[in-house]
Amino acid sequence: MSIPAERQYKITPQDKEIFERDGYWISPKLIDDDQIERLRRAHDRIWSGDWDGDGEPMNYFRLHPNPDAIRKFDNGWWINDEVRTVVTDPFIGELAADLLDTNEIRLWHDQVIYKPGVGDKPTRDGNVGWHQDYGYWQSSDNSNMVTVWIALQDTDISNGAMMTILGSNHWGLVPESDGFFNQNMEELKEKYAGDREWIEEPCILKAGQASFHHGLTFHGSGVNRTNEPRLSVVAHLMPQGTGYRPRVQRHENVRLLGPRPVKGQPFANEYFPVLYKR
Ligand SMILES: O=C(O)CCC(=O)C(=O)O
Repeated sequence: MSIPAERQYKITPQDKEIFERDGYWISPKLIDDDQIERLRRAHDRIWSGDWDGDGEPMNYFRLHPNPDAIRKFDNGWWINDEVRTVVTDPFIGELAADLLDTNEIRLWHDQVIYKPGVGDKPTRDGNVGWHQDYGYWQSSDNSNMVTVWIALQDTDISNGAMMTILGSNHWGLVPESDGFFNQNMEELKEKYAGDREWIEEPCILKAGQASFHHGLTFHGSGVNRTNEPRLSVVAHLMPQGTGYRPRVQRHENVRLLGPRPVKGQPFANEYFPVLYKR
């Protein structure tokens, strides 16, 4: 069987330049319409508690009582086969390896994200506050990580597209940059921008396209003003040799290294599958 053209894409020097300069890169369409449809069904199954396999999710799960709140499920790959296929996809791994300049890519964790459509209801409940992913991942000893955000429908500002702050990957780790759950975007902007130029760029994606953003790139998203939910699957990926950095910050992944992790211990066991190896 021949490989579809969309799965033969290779990172160009220009893509890499854009990723390094701006802190993010928009891919061509990576998954086909059938896979998009299967992943949309996976969303329904996950939110209704219909798991694949005999295991349990990583975290206790119950739907938020507020229907306008964003839904977020970590490590969907543990309990859903479609999510596992996409977040461990070697093709996506190769693109990430080329952008990060590494010989191996592993999954740090995934997220299945559902942003409800609230029309013109006066709410900001669907906002995702400005944050740096590495602001949450400081127990990893390498900030050179990448997030792949895969759109399961056409996504733009009207349905709450993710926005990145241009070039913020060059700001280093900003203190207290873990603003995901603060819905006051203006307050966060004040707090993080300082004297720096704050340019918000929407990641406008067709269904099946993905944005790849660096672990230090500030990003967030606004309310979904349509009447349909915004669905995505997100793979957070790490380069070869990423290891444990102790006593800085708590992260769920640390306990997946076992009861007595040691400094520098690589996140390299079955909880962190390899997507791609050169
Ligand atoms: O889905 C969103 O709007 C934000 C997701 C996010 O913060 C991420 O993928 O790192």
